Amino acid sequence: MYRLIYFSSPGRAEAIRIVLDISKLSWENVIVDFSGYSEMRDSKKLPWGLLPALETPSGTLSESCAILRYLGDMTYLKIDDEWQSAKVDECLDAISDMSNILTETFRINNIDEKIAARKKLVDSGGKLSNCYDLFCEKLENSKTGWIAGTEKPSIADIKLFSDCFGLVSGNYDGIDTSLLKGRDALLDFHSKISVIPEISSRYEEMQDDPLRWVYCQNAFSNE
Ligand SMILES: N[C@@H](CCC(=O)N[C@@H](CS)C(=O)NCC(=O)O)C(=O)O
Repeated sequence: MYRLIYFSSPGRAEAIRIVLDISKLSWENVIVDFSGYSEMRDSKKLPWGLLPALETPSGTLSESCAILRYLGDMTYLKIDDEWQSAKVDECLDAISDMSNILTETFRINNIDEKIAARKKLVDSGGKLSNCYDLFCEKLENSKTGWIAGTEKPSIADIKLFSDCFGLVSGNYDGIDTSLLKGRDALLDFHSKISVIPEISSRYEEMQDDPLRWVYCQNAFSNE
């Protein structure tokens, strides 16, 4: 039995949840609040003191990208070619860097300042806007439509799906779906990946979920 421990939000765990579904492993989605997390951290149960963490028969694994690689290798998402696999890692790290840009705004307490800082990131020329442009460019240049140019989807595609669309759910003040406007390559990518059976069935009842509606098929059909 595998146990994924994280907060209730998609955050750094949602891509892992999708890969766990794809893996067909038997797993438990363990949701903790901040006090549950603090208890685990203080009792040294977390390898690096942070979540997500995956309890496995071999021990506890931390770091979201390491967990994705470990689980992805047990599924059809595994890429055997070494070069292609390195390009998948490259994409994973680049997508993580994109998500970390937003993390920098979490420490701003004043809501107006927080929104202003985020607006700057998503406005044309802003750091997040540039990342989204780059993702579109990569998708447009990919012969297969998968972000790392692999023949089949990889864990990098699952992370792109979870992080890029997770950002525009409305959960983050100052950021909304306008970040996708005109970025047709990303919208096409959404249509392509959201029909993967394990993804469509995971989200099929979540159209009204404030955080996860972005992962439903046709979520952006009006964009
Ligand atoms: N590089 C780590 C970052 C993990 C991380 O920052 N986790 C956050 C939640 S998204 C956390 O545990 N925060 C608790 C805290 O800092 O008190 C990963 O990708 O797993």
